[in-house]
Amino acid sequence: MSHPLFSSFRLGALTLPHRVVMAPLTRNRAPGAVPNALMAEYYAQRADPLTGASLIVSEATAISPQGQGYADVPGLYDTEQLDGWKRVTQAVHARGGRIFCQLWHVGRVSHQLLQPNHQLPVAPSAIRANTKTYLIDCEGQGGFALTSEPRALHRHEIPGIVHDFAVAARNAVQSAGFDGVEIHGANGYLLDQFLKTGANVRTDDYGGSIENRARLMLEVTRAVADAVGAERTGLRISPVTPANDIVDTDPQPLFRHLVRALATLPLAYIHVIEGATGGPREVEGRPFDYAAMKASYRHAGGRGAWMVNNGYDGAMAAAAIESGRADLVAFGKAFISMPDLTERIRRGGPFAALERATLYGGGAAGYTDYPALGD
Ligand code: 8OZ
Repeated sequence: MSHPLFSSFRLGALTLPHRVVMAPLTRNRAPGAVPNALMAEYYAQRADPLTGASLIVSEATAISPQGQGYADVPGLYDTEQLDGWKRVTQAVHARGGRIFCQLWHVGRVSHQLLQPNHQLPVAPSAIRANTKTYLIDCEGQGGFALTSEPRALHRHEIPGIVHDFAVAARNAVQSAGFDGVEIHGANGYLLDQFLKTGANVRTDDYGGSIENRARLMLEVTRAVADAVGAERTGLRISPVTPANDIVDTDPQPLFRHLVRALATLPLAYIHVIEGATGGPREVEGRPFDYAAMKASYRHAGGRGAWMVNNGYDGAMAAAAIESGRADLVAFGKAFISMPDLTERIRRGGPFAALERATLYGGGAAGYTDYPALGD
């Protein structure tokens, strides 16, 4: 296939047959935080690279009980969870697919009811996010609830967070069989909270200057790369998303510093959410030059793949690959309603609509019952 979107790509030790990646998607179908057979079926449906994703990035997965912020999202910190994920990765590999695990600590985007011993969620600073999390009551009814007021992490607790990311990465690859990991540095969760002025008013060496605010994300990335290999490590960032009430007063120099520092590591990829996560590609009052950020990374010697995301269709994705603006394009919602998205892009359609009511929580309906062409 000569079409640029369908050309192969070398990603670390993997050879991807094309450029269509499945983005991480929270679906809240892991009761008890344990991945199950239904999840294995869902990922397997999207795993054959001939029709589906060349690489799947798993839904965000908590690295520790403290990193949990939503009901029925999976974890990666006990053996039952690792065994559950092993069944998922085996199902994906049986279809010839590849899957990275997205490593997640929600920070302040949590609720006391989801925290160990109902403690306060942790954050860089004690500033509540004006956002909602998702809880499920004792009758199994899901609903959104305001996040709890967080407490600021003590300086001495920070090495433990870095350690938790590294342990989770090692467990993901060595025990659960993932092909690699993606660090969740986006969407207003813990690492993004440390980066940005709206959530971080610390006065120690993790707050204040750009260097200090980027410190935790860089330490986590180095620790994870040490644990599983930089070629198995990706990082997801979202420079201007307003998701989960996050904001930075001056993101362009912040992200220039970040990507220059990342360039010293031979990472698998940098995954960039352009604009508002799951929403408009331009955010009012928050201009951002993505090409300049990418150029800073390349000029500093960064060789990782450049993965882009947010609102792409087949034509936009092909243009991004053809122009060299991106190496890989991640599709989120389109992969929910179309397990064979790649085949449909190749054929020019038909495209299936998404059912919003079944996005979060529930069972097979709106999860594993979207048909592929010819089903
Ligand atoms: C939607 C609902 C809950 C969590 C993200 C992990 O935005 C999420 C998420 C998305 O990165």
